Amino acid sequence: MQDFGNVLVIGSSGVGKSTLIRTVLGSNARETVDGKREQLRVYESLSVPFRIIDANDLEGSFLRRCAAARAVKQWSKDNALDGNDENDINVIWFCVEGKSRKLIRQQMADLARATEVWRSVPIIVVITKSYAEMERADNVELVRATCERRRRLSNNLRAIIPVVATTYQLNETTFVPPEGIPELIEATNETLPEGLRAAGKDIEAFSLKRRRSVARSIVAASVAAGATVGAVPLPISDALILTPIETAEVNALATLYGIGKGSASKKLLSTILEVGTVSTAAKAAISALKAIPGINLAASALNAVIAGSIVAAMGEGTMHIFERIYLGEHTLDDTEWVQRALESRLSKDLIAQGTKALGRISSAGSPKPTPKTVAGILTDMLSRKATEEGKAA
Ligand SMILES: Nc1nc2c(ncn2[C@@H]2O[C@H](COP(=O)(O)OP(=O)(O)OP(=O)(O)O)[C@@H](O)[C@H]2O)c(=O)[nH]1
Ligand SMILES: [Mg+2]
Repeated sequence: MQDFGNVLVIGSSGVGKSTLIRTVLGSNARETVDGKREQLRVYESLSVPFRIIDANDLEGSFLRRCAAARAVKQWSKDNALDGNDENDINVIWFCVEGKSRKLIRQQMADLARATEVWRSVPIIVVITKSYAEMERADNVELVRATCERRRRLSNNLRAIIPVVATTYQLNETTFVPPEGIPELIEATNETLPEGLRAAGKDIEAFSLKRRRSVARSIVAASVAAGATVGAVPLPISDALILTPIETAEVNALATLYGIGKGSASKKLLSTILEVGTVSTAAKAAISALKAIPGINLAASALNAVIAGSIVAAMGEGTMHIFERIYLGEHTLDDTEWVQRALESRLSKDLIAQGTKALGRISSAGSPKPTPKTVAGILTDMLSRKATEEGKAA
C-alpha cells in the first residue's frame, strides 16, 4: 500500500535543493535504501507526509536527462504496488534561484524541458534563496508570467513559493530568517491526490513540528546576534540595546506562526516586546545575573552571556506563546496571558538558564570568550533543553 505521496525535486546545481530538502524533512530524515541509484536519492521522514526524490541529472545533457528520467520512472514502477506507475510522481518542485532574477526565465525553460515526460503532474515552483524581501513579489510575478506562456506549465502550476531554507546571515547582527517552509509543506499536501493527503489534524501536527525546528533556528541566530551586541563595552544597564534584535526575532517568529499584521497582532507583538525590554521582570533578571558571585568573566563577556540569555528566553517564550495561539488554545487578544507567560519565563527561566550559562562559560577557562563562543554554548544549551522537553512530551 502506498501511504505516502512522492515529490520530485529538480533544479540546477547549487540552487539549494539539498538545503531545502534537509529543512523540509528535518533532522529525522533518512535516505531510503530502495531508491538508491546513481541518478536519484529518495528521502523520507516522519515529519512530513511525503517522500522526496532528488534526481541529480534531470538537467544534464539530453542523454543524461533521459537516463535520469528513466531511473525515476523505474523507481516509480518498482514502488507502485497498485500497478499504476503513471501517477507515481505526485508533485514536482521546480527549484529556481531567486537571487539571480535574470536567470529565472532560463531556469524555468530548462526545468520545463527536463520534466516533459510528466505531462500532467502538478508543479509547485520554489524560488530558493529569496533573501531580498522586496524582490519576492516581483519574482513570483515573473515566474507566473513565464508559466503562462507554456500550456503544460500553466495547466499544472499549483503554487509559487519564495523560500529561504536556512537563515541567511547578512552580518554579525542581521540575518534573513527562514521563509516559506510551512507554506511549501501545506501547498504540497494540498496538491497530493485525495487518499495520499494528510488529514487536517495530521498536517497540523507535521506542520507544527517543522515550524518548531525553523523557530529554533531563528532563536539561535538571534541569540548569536544578542551576544555580539551585548559584548560591546557599554554596560547593559537596561535591555533596550537588544530592542532591534528582539524585534527582528519576534517578527520572524510571528511570520512563521502565521500571526498576521492586523491590529490585534500588532498589540500582541508590542506587549511581547515591552515585557522583553522595559518590564521589571527583565530588569530584575539582569541585575540578578550580574550579581552572581564567583563568575570569572570580563565585563564584556558577562554582558554577552546575559544579552544572549535574554534573547534566548524571549525567543523561547515567544515561541511557546505563538504555538498556543497557532493551536487555537489562546487568542491574539489574550494579552494578559501573554504578559504573565512571558514574565514568568523572564524571571524564572532566564535566571536559571543564565546562571547555568554563566557557570559553564566561566568554568570553560577563558575569562574573555568571544561572542561566537558564548553564542555557541547558549544555543547548545537551548537545543539540549529542547531535546529533553521533546523526550518528556
Ligand atoms: N543561507 C542559506 N544558504 C543556502 C540556502 N539555500 C542554499 N544555500 C547555500 O547554497 C549552496 C548550494 O546549496 P545546495 O543545497 O547544496 O544546492 P543543490 O541544489 O543541492 O546543489 P547540487 O547538489 O550541486 O545540485 C550551499 O552553500 C548552501 O548552503 C538558504 O536558504 N540559505
Ligand atoms: Mg544537492
